[in-house]
Amino acid sequence: MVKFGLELVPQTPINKIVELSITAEKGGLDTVWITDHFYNRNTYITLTAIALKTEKIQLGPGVTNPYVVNPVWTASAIASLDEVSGGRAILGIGAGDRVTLEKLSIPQKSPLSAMKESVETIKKLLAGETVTLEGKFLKVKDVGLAFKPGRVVPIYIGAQGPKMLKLASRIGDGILINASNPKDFEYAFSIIREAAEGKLEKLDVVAYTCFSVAEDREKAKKKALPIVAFIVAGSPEKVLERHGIDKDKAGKIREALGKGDFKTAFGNITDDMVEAFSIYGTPEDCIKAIKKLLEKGVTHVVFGSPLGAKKKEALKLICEHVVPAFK
Ligand code: F42
Repeated sequence: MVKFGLELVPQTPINKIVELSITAEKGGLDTVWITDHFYNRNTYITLTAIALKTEKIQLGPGVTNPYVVNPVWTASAIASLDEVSGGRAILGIGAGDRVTLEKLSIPQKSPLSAMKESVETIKKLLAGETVTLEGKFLKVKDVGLAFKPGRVVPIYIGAQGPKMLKLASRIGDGILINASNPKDFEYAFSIIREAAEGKLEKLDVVAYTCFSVAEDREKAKKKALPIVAFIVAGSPEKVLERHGIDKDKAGKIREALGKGDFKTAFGNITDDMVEAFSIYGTPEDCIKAIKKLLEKGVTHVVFGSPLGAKKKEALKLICEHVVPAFK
């Protein structure tokens, strides 16, 4: 059966995030993912607060990265979260948001090696092994955890590019794909099907969507615009081409966002862009859009920012109308 999750950004105060997570758990959602950027509230502190107030929902960073946070540190953190949550931790890890890394003067060098070496090391540490590695990215000597982790938690890899999708299919338990449109999943599955080599049915393929639901379709759409603007600005040319979006128009939006001119940036968002990069509308519109993703092979849908005009009300619509349509 399809799984459903919630993405929360800890720009929101932790007590509100905990409240939303409790509502998500009561509403039958399976997972909650906390984004990781150094300028927001700390991901693991937020996750611990959620763990202490919930009982069933699985939870984890969505996603952390090995450039800012050493993978050995991540192994200890996720094992601790697993302990405090009674075995509910899931680890989302990706190569990191390039713009954020640039602010810290951290080059995103060899992301494929960084991800491979990090995931393999984390798995070994969680299995109680001692690791020595002279890798391209990670160099560790006789490193092990001084406590016994409960288990090797499921590892989900953030991936959009062809090589990262291939790697994630081979070494991940799941793949978090930052996309909302069936065309992107058709593309992703053309790679995943071949790369997963017999383990496709075990792989949890997650649509990490830009989602906006409201009783009023236009209100939902309006709320999605700022997020769509950032997605357009950050999308590689190939992705823009896939959706028939003019790269000069995308360039204008990128330039305006770079200058902090949000009026121009949001004003240049076209209907095509909103359709390409978000799921929005009434609960019925959203149910139809989710069905199209499931037809492509998606096994897990994460409701991501903005959720809707008002987060609490949007989550209510998700739990009472959207999710029940699939259970
Ligand atoms: N990033 C964050 O920092 N914080 C978050 O909270 C966050 C959430 C999130 C949720 C879902 C999701 O899918 C992604 C999320 N991200 C978040 C972004 C994530 O951290 C990664 O940036 C993203 O998933 C990686 O995207 P990607 O698959 O496009 O990979 C990049 C690195 C890429 O360029 N991939 C290329 C590809 O084809 O897949 C490969 C690049 C390549 O070949 N590199 C060479 C190599 O050896 O690695 C050499 C490059 C060199 O010059 O070193």
